[in-house]
Amino acid sequence: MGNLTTSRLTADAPTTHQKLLAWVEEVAELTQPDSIYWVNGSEEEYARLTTELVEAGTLVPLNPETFPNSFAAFSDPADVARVEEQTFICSEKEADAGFTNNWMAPAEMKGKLNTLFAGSMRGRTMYVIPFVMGHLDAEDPKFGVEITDSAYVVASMRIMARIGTDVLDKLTAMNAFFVPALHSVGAPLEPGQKDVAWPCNPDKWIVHFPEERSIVSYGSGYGGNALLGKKCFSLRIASVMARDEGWLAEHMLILKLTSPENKDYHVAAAFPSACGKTNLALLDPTIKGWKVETLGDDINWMRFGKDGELRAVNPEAGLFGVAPGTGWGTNPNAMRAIAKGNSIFTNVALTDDGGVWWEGMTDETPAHLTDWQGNDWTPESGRPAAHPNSRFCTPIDQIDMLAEEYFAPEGVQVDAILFGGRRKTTIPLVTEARDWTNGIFMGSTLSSETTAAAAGAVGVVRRDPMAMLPFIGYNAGDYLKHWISLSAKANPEKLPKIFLVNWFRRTPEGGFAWPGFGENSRVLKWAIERIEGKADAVETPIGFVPTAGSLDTDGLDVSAEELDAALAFRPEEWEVEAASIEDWYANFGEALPADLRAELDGLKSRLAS
Ligand code: O2Y
Ligand code: MN
Repeated sequence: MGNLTTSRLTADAPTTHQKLLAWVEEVAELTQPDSIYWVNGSEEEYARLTTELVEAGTLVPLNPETFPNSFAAFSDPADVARVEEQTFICSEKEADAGFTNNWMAPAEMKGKLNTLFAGSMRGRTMYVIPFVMGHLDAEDPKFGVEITDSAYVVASMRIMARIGTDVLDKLTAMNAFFVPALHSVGAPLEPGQKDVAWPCNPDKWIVHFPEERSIVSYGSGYGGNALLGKKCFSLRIASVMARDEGWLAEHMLILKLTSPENKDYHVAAAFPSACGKTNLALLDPTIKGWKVETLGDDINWMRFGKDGELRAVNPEAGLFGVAPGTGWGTNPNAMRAIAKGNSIFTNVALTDDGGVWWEGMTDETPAHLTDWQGNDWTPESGRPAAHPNSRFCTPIDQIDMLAEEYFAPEGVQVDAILFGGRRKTTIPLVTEARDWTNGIFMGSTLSSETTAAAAGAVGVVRRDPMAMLPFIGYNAGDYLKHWISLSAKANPEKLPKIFLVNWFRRTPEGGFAWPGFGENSRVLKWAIERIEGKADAVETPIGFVPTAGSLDTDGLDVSAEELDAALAFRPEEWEVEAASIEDWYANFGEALPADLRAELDGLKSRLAS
């Protein structure tokens, strides 16, 4: 290892946690970094790292007047999204990974990774980032340690998770278990070799070992591939922990809704990637007297409280939102949070006055920009200025409408769960499930047209159970069984009601049937009124949909035809849908829970009668 010996490492390390020290030494011996740095999470450290990143050309400082303490990064054009085809769940048995995951035997994968990581940090600093997902003073804090050779990852992790000295001290004092999360961009530097702005490797591997609860990521410096506390830990590994410990790790926003009567409700909502979770989480209601506050926009850890109520916590500390489509018109709350600064933008366009821009940010398009690949750009260029999956990474506590309960380790009681897809047809604006199992059936068949958040084709319908398809860390059939089994832990009076929603249905003319954004508060209101037994619904074979008059449409600029197109249950569409669900369920084989097979049979017989 470069200029550092393992004994010096042990002497200098700010911890006595033996397993951590042994792992750090083992990784350093394998990857051969020039130096090792223990991340303390301080502001000075952040300032130093970002200065170094600016000097290296990785970050561009933004205009401090408009975007204080903020930076833009531009990735390698081949490193712009999660790489699902290179994401693996390496359980001992292939069946435990299931059909939704790529699998390789752990020993074989470790052999491959050992070869890739040998010397992979040469010429670089190896950063050790102690982090905790969720609250440090949670009853059972979930620790992780990411080792990375990317300072951009360190800076981004500082926004997205609780990191640094406090975490390491508690981890050490408790001699606690931690998830080892090893990351390398896979671009060692030979002596004298000049670095590039965005080092990465065409060979990318995002690997999870669920039994060991460990993560290894190689070759990418981008988002969820590299910030290992996010999708890798808080969803894939946490879903396995949750299965074993009786809780749920979900791809959901959490919001607090206050009625005109000043009663608080909490809603958890699962939407596939890039379907507007951040917009819903930060929604400004259009209906009088209702207020929304946010607790989270992407990940939700839920467990039952002592009274059998389901409680939700957002384990993250930041937003890693899709930039395009986030604008002063569509999401002013996100824009205000971003405008406070302290943010890192990736793959957005630059304005001539040192700001950032992306499609949908402002009504007026700037006359000139530098696009995300560094080229001059004008509205006539005929291509997007920002990458469709460009991101803003912003501390969550910069959101003005952040609910104070975000800071409570015990979380909030969930009253309603929404499963939402992006479908042009078939799925009504909102449907209430008949009961918990029927709600899980809805979640298990959730479907959406694909977007740019993941590499691959855009616009293809894919089933996405609970919006967790890329994130379930074990067999998807067992995951659905786990959801079903959890109702046994609940107080039936306190079990959340489940709703299926679709903001994206089209009219026969092809336009959106529902305006979405702030108007979605009307759907939230209907859901709450159903919980309170105050709103009417029609029972259909697929569940309860609003009667014409039960959805608050006061002041809503939507025609009767559009409303009908949004709400209609159309049996002929559901004949096709049921057949498609049958095909989807065939993938699960023996692992499909019998309760869900019974739900599908029930749906088919209701459609037939
Ligand atoms: O992780 C990425 O790099 C892009 S995808 C993403 C980022 C933040 C939140 N959610 C997602 C997602 O794909 O669901
Ligand atoms: Mn997400």
